[in-house]
Amino acid sequence: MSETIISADLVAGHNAARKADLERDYASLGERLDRRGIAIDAIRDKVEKFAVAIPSWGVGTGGTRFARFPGPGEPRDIFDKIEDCAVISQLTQATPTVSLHIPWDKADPKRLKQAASRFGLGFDAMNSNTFSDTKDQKLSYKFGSLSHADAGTRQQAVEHNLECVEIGRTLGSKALTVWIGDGSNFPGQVNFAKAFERYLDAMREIYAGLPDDWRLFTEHKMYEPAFYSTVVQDWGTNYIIAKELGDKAFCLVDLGHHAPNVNIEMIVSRLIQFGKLGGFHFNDSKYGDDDLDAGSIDPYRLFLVFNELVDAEPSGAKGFNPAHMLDQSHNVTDPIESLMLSAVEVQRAYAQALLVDRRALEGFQEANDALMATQTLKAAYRTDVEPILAMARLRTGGVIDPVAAYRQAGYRAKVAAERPAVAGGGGGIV
Ligand SMILES: [Mn+2]
Repeated sequence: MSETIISADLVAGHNAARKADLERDYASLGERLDRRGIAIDAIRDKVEKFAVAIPSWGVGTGGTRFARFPGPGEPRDIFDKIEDCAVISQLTQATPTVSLHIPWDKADPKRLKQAASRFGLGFDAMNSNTFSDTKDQKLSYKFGSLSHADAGTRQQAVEHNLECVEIGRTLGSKALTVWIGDGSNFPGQVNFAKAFERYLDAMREIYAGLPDDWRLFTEHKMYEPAFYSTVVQDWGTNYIIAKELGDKAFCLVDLGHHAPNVNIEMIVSRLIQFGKLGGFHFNDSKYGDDDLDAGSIDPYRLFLVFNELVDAEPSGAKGFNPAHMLDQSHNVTDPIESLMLSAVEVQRAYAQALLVDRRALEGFQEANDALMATQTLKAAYRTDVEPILAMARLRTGGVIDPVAAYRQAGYRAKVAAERPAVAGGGGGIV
């Protein structure tokens, strides 16, 4: 039996005060879904099994390139981060794994494993970092890493990625996610073809060092830190990479890494169709890579992404096993609260997508009935599935209202007293 941080008494009291109302809401929704031929318990069972990973860097306060305003009780190291992740997992029962970023989270792997399993947590994909320099690093990544003009710098970046795989093996991780900031700020600064060829060669070395049961996720992003050209800038380039590398290579879609108004759900469909969808970094955005909380700006888009995922489930599409992870930067909220609500938003989009009448939708598509086809999606999206999500949490040991229980527990004040304040003023997203 794993340890819990929020007391069992508090959880029991919180749920007891809300259980009767929830049961009534659940029964009422169940009756309405029944009229549509949907069994509410079957949806709830699927929601209970749904999981999304927490990024270790998400539990610290983020920032912009202008400033960072730290919050109270920020985690000081990876062991504090694991405790914060344990709180999120305990209250939501939706986030059983943590995704590490090396070297930020570097520590003795055996200790890391112990710290996580104490709370019943596992490890999701490992993330390498060749977009910033560390203190005692030999060669700088200022002008790139895996695509750098200098062979020594590329080799250093390759070795770092292989080290991430090595650490991940001890932790029980099964995937490596590679995102690089390589690119250029001026026309002419970089030869596009040569840079991409160097990148592919470096990635082939990393791929060769991957254990048989691992997957390699490459993540595209249109711009930033490079503002003129980026080596892995879009899903097309990402698909080429996955095809060039082999069967263990897949594309990772970060919702914030596209131009505004790009049809992301259609990208998702294309990658599924050709067996190369690796997974997601969920977040939301209004203008660029804003890293806002999942579902906070455009929840309909999140639903439409899940509509594609649910649509692909029964078809048994080749290699279809997408990894779900949050990737957000919390500048003005308590990161634990944001991550709990974001995990719930991702679950909500999944539950709503499960309600789509797919037979009816197909019929309207065949008949070119655009209006009824889109209304079929809207009918699912308009359904308030909160009782399903809350019931799933209650049944699996979580709480009916995660933010209310978290505030009631006073966790932030408690850790603020234990963890000395981190000096503010430094820029940069962490
Ligand atoms: Mn990301």
